[in-house]
Amino acid sequence: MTARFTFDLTATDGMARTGVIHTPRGDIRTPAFMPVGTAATVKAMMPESVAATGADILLGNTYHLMLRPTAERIARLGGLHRFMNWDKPILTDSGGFQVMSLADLRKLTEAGVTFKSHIDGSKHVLSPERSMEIQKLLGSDIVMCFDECPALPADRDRIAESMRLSMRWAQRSRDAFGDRPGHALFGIQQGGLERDFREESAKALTRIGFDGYAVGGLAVGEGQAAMFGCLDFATDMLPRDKPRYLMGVGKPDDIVGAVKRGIDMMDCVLPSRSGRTGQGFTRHGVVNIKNARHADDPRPLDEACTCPACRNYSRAYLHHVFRAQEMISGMLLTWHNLHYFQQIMGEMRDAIAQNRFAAWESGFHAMRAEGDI
Ligand code: PRF
Ligand code: ZN
Repeated sequence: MTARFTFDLTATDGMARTGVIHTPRGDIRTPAFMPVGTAATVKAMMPESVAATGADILLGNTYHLMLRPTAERIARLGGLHRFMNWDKPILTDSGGFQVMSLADLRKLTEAGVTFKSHIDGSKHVLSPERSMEIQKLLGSDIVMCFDECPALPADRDRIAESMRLSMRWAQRSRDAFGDRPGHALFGIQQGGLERDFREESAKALTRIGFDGYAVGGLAVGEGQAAMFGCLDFATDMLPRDKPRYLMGVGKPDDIVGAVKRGIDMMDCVLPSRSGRTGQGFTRHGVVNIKNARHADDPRPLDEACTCPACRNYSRAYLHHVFRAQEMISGMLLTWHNLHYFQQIMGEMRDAIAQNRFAAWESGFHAMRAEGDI
């Protein structure tokens, strides 16, 4: 076990990279997909099952956990890893983004944000200092800076003002985080789709100095083409010797496009959330299991998949339990989806290591059908 947090870049192929993040709680193979465990659980999954899909790290949320069951309670119970029975690394988001999308009656000032809980209407405050304190109480391995992010489209003045506030908050996050060997603090680049603001943000963050750098403020309504256009310049502005994390992305083709543009880590609720609404991601595209076409189909969701849902159950069974609203429906589809996302990550890591990422990417796109399959 190493006591330090380090990143080894082992191979590159074009802009795509593969490597390993070493942490005291274990290695994270990159490019890495992080399942979302918002409320101290990846919904519908036992932690050992999440690990069995190939996940090296989970994402947790400051916003949800501070409201319920509170960071102080989790700390008293031995920290988030022990609380949720996950001993591998955990990255926690800092809360600002979730306040802006989920909380009621938000008020944003230089100091931070005050808001009302979406659960019970109680009043709370988050600031860079309080977010660092909460993430420390949780025992997070990778702590995210406290930031703010406007929904797109937004005008340039609003984007600049918000980005500069996030950069002042990044400095305050750095100061409050202090020196915690074995734990990492990541900065978050903002600046919308504007090249000059992304550059200004990247410079501000690298001047402060972080263990990793996230690209924030994307996948907020701009569409895939615009997001890729921004990643084409934004990723390369961040230090090459540190992990780069694209926050809240995405669909399989978003993930592949992000890796192609130099991203090392991603997280998204998509595989778990859509598993609970009856959608299965496969190499051929999305299967809507509620569709009546599957009612008599003895084949698995994906013939080539080795997950328990595909090895042991038919589309007909998955269709039935979805229609009957049985809990195993969400469990099996979530397991399959997380397995599929991790499968893609593993294939990309191998392709990059063997310098055949472009060929792998062509194969990935060629296999995908339009619409329901
Ligand atoms: N900042 C933080 N969390 C985030 C984002 C961000 O910009 C996004 C944007 N896609 C998702 N999650 N702190
Ligand atoms: Zn499967």
